Amino acid sequence: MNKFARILLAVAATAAAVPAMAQFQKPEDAVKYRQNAFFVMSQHFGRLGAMANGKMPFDAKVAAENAAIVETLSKLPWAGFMPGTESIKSNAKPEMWTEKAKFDQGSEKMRGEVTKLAAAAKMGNLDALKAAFGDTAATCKACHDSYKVK
Ligand code: ASC
Repeated sequence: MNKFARILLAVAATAAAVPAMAQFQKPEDAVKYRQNAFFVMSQHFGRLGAMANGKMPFDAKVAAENAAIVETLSKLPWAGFMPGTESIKSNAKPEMWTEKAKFDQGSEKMRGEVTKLAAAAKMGNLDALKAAFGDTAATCKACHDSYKVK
């Protein structure tokens, strides 16, 4: 199989897997899922923040492990923002739904920064981690400011 065919197969397999993963028993489960995914992500992101801010000693191995977990988790919450969950009580502002395309762009930006954060954490360099942590946190904050009830 040539390289193009292999890439095409991989893309098709991913496209088939994602809708299957995005199934929830009920809309309430989708809301719980996205909230819990964000919560676990924030715990691991917070450990990186503690290192970046000197509240915890820098340990390259621990940083890399936490960043890898954040990278995986950063893919998860979005499926939970599915149609049918708009009216369920949550911290999502109505604008999150009326500006869904912008919201999606923000999530994409965050995932891009998280990928860089995971790469920086692997370098074992505290300054690189600090910079990538700051860039990532800014993408979290941008969406929270616009779309999350305080
Ligand atoms: C965190 C966390 C967030 C973001 C945000 C960045 O550690 O839990 O939600 O950073 O506070 O501004």
